Amino acid sequence: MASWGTITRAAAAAAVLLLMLRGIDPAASAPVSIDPINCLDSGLKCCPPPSYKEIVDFKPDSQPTPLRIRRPAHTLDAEAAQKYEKAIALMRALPRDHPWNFIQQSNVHCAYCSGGHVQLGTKNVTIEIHGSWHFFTWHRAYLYFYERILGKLINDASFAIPFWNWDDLAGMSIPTIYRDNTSSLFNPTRYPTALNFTNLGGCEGDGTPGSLDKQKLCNLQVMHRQFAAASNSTSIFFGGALRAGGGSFPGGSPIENSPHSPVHVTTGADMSQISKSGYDPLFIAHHSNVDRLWAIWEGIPGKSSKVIADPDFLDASFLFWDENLERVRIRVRDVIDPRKLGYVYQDVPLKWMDIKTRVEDETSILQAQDLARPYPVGKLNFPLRLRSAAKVNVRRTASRGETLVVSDIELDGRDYVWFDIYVSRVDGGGRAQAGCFIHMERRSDKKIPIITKMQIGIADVIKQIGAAADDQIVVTLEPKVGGDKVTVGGVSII
Ligand SMILES: [Cu+2]
Repeated sequence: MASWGTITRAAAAAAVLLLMLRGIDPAASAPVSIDPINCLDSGLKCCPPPSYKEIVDFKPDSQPTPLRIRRPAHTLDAEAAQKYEKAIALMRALPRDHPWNFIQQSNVHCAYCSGGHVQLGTKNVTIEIHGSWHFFTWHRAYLYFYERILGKLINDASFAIPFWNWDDLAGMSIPTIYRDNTSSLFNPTRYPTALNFTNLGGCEGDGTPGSLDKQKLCNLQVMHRQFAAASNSTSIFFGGALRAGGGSFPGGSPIENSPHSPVHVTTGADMSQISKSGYDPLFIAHHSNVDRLWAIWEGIPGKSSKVIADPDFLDASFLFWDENLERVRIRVRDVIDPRKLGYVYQDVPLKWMDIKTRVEDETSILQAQDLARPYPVGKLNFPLRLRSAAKVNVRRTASRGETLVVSDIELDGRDYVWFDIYVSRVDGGGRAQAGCFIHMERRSDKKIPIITKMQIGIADVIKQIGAAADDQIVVTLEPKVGGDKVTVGGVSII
């Protein structure tokens, strides 16, 4: 039998040859792949136990298997809930070093964040599956294997993980099945506020009946806004390109920033830390819903392709333990179609799809911030530390561009940072939120230097504020958490 080293070198040589045949300089451009052995601890202790088991390439099921139907967690019947609870209990009961053990499986996510798995062909460049075009794809692959392992543990080939339907009015709190403190689905670090309400981004309130209705409406508006910000462009939807050996965080999808991150940071202590979030079984249901949003987006009719054709995207690969205890290399091109992976999401009405973006009256906000118009174009001193709200007039290009770019966002990856982005007209009127930037806390024993950017589609908000024909708009960056820990290099519209 060939050793892992022979296989790895042969696979790497084949990948280089393939790139050369395509006319791509392999030194300049290659898809990300994972070193099967090297994983750096970085103080997180989430690297898997070393394994020299031969790696096999992913193959979809050769025999037809029952389609797994992922359903909203708050609608599971007693039988389905019991199955799920039992599967997680069995996962928790496995020996600590078993690849299917609950902590081992949780740590898979942690090891794919900054400071864990090393990229193949490098000594110490680690992979980070957040803040780039691999956010949706890696999590889809992770859930795929996780679901099959659970199904195997309870001997049910049709077992499907539930999704946390936080984008529906009935699903905007921690689902009942996760609340029993004797259940395998419980996690003791959740915040009491999350039992009433799941905040998708900036929808604070005291959770009383009157306020709760407003908060839920706000959530629907957040959903609409973030989907609109992401949906007009494939590259905006997925996020920035991460190629082999590339630095982390080239830019996260608007959907990753919100609703994904606010759900993490407002649910509980474990959920709010990237390295520990997998310790809460809610993580799986949360990311199942994020994955569902990708599937919904793909289903929206449109002229442009919904897949990035770049081979560095499609041929990127990740390693997982599967339900047969094989170590499998799965490529991004294998996870594009959920049906080919044997699962679908139950159809649920999307109330947020047609709701209107909220336009706020800006007069009172301006008075509160003691800011006067007109704002000089580009007069802000970039790079700018976001200690307080910053406003800048931004020119649109001759084609009246509709992509807003916040560039050179610089921070220490260990810090939790959140700022909101608003647009308004130069000559007054209301303002509308275009999006937000949220970076979740990471644990590391050393600084994680990050320079990233944010791209958001603003066609929808431009229309809402009545600025379709304007040559300039006002952009406001409003810090919410950790503004003094982040600098912004510039704001432009392309
Ligand atoms: Cu997440």
